[in-house]
Amino acid sequence: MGDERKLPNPGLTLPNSLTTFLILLSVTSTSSSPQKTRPPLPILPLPSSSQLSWQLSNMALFLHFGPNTFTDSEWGSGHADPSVFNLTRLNASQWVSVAKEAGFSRVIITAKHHDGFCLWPSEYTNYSVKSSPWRDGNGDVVGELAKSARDFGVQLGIYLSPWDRHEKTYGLTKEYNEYYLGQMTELLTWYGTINEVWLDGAKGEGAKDMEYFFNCWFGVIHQLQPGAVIFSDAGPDTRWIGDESGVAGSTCWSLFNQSAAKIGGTDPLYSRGGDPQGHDWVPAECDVSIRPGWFWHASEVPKSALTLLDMYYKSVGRNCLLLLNVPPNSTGLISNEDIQVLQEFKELRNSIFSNNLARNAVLHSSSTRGGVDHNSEYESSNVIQDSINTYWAPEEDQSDWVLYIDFEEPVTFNVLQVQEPIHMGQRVIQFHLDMRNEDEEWNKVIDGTTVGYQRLLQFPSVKSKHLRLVIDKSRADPLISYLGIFLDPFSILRNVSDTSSGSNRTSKANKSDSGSIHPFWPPESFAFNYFCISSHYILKSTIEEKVTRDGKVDGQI
Ligand code: FUL
Repeated sequence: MGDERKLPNPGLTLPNSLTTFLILLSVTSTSSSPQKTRPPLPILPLPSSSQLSWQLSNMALFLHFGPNTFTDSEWGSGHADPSVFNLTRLNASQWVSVAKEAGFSRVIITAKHHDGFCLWPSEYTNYSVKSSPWRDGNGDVVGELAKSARDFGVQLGIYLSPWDRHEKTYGLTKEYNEYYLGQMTELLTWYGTINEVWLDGAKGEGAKDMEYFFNCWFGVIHQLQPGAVIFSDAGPDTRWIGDESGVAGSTCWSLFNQSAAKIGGTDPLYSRGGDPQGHDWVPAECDVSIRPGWFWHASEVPKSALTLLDMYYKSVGRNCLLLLNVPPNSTGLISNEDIQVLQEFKELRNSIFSNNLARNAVLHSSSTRGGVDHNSEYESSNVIQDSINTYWAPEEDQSDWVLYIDFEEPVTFNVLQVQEPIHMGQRVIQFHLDMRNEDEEWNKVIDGTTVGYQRLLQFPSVKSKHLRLVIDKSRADPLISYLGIFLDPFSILRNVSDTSSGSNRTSKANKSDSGSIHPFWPPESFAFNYFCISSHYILKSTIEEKVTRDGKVDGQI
């Protein structure tokens, strides 16, 4: 009898040569399709899918509109006659197209502000558009906005103020909670998909005392619109950042303890920074107005595009969403000067962030999950792909976490962008960027704390061929989904608080009397950029403090 091996199937025997052939075949096929490297485990807490889509939208446009627009007030008394709400040209499509054009993918309307006037024909009160001369009392601002938002593919949010200075049941806890929930139910069932519900604990002095049944409201909102995020001082889905100037803490966690925050009485410092020990995922939203007031006033002018850019760095660039208020005027349209600033703001962002210098670099890392760098699922070059789903992951149990960025020619830059794949949890606690000088020594360019969805760090311009991003501290193995290296020729650095311990160059910067730093004013390339970078740039009208609004350059330049 020849040499026969038993195969697992009892009763079937094969000649020795065939067995050898099959073994060889199985070895070959194993090596040609290696097993996929297992993904790292996420670290809790994690965002819900609506929180993720909220965060990915980066910016939303707030629309404060109502009787206050016509009475030149901010906090209406609740007694303005509905006849003041009289306008001829309301055009919600203009609001939405302005938002979309300027790069905002969500609009949020004050369906009811503190004055209690409803921009939709609520069946629970007559203090609404129903009693106004606008469209003979048949108009519905929320309805028109919802339709335009759907037509333009823009998401919709509503602000329903709990504090109501008109409604007679306000102050009677049970009755008013019923009233509020009745109105909320109308808004969440009449207008299709609502992506965000915005409410706050604002109350003027002397407002009647009463209890809001927040948990009951939140339950109903999630029931009626499961995809909506709820904003308040304390979440549950997104939290107030703690100021109304569009500025987040330079350390900003999406981790938070909801139980430690109270709507209408939060500690702004806790909100600014979040909580590295927090059990809840409650990322922050930075609400700020393009004008001094929240409502439109004939006497006010919008902030400059450069100011908005600075806010962008300090909100979106600090792991938050920027909620920029652009109030429609008393004709029912967004004013031209606001539109111009929004356009300039968009062009500034495009001009800076469309050219990631790191795309021309060769990337490698201190280690890669799965053991190899290139061709691994978690390779370092993932960080220049525009997707949160691809990321660099280091091998487990490493003492160093470093991404190297090597250029063929030296590059000049002054902005670093870092992103984490937040669906895997927020991890990075501390990091820094180094550059290598001609003597092969590494010098720190900038350091920062927390990354989250997106971190932007500004610093005085530097030039180098070799960079490294070092993660100094992390809650778990750090994962990096994006790395950007940019040159911003427009911003004037007023303070570089992010360089708390870093840049050598910072110490060489000029300190102004106020202590703010203008490290590279004017930047070498400024004159060129200012006048020539783009024929459709109208920066002249918006460079704050340097140029007056009528286009005259004031003494400083
Ligand atoms: C605050 C309100 O009191 C302001 O009027 C404005 O609506 C702002 C966004 O929220 O709480």
